Amino acid sequence: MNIKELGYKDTKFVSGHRACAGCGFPQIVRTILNSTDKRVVVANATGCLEVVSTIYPFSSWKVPYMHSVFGNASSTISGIESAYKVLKKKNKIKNDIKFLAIMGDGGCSDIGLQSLSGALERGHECVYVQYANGAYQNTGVQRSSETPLLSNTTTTPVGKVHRGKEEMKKDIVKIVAAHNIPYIAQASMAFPEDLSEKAKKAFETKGPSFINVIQPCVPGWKIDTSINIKLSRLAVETGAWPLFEIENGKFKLNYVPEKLKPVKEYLKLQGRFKHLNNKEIERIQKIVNKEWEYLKKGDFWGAREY
Ligand SMILES: Cc1ncc(C[n+]2csc(CCOP(=O)(O)OP(=O)(O)O)c2C)c(N)n1
Ligand code: SF4
Ligand SMILES: [Mg+2]
Repeated sequence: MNIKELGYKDTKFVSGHRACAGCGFPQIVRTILNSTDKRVVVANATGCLEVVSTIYPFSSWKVPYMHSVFGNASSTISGIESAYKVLKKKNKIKNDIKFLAIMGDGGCSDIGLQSLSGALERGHECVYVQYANGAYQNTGVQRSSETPLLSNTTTTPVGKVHRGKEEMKKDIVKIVAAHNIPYIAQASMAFPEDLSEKAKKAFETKGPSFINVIQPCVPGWKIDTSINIKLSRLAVETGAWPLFEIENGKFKLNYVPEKLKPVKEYLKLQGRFKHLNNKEIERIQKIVNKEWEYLKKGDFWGAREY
């Protein structure tokens, strides 16, 4: 679907929610939901998206929606999908229905990981989406396993001794890929047609699919409200967030510029990295370069620089 079609389509996630000005996820949710003409049922883990979009008695969701607890959006959606399969078999449901679990990085890669892993292994025909804003934003920017190296968060504060989060980001996509599911993608809202194409493929996949979408967060990343898309683009152009797909085990990079931009261009716009010195920026650059070297060769499983 091209950007004009996406823009004009009736949206299934409407305005009136209380996301911060400049938050990245409203467009992500709209794009994903608009990428299929089929009916969609959504399970959403506790987190910012759920909190801002379902303030009783209002809702931004124009599709059947279930708020799961923090850790079990994947079990919730897989249970709904199982019930649907039974009802379909008994001819009690005629429509073709799609199933989406959408979770923050805490609800997906941390507390939701076993629920996701179990659902992936059981092979339910559901789409699982992580909107990756790199911390527990809803509760006040606590670090998650998906928080990037050296980020300043409220639980990894920068001071005389510590320089932000000292651990590497968990590689959730590799963990998901180890479940050998038929479709996996990494995407960014700065490339809406690419995200939409990936969502469409995911909804049509016979079996589980997973999409990891980068999502800038205004207070968490300490950024200006106007630069969500700019950052979503710079993340890709610097190689910090490569766009790729893994279809039936086959890896493909979707965006390969002649030359990556320096990662500093991406970091310097974010207050969470403002304490970094040249040596630390160089360390992050080396990690990005090494990973990119492998990905460019098509070697998804290749080693990384630690
Ligand atoms: C079992 C449990 N522990 C803690 C919480 C409090 N809590 C609610 S949302 C949240 C963080 C969510 O982080 P993430 O999944 O990354 O979503 P985000 O808020 O960043 O969108 C936490 C810790 C909870 N609701 N349930
Ligand atoms: S705190 Fe971050 S993730 Fe939550 S609504 Fe605001 S910008 Fe979005
Ligand atoms: Mg988060």
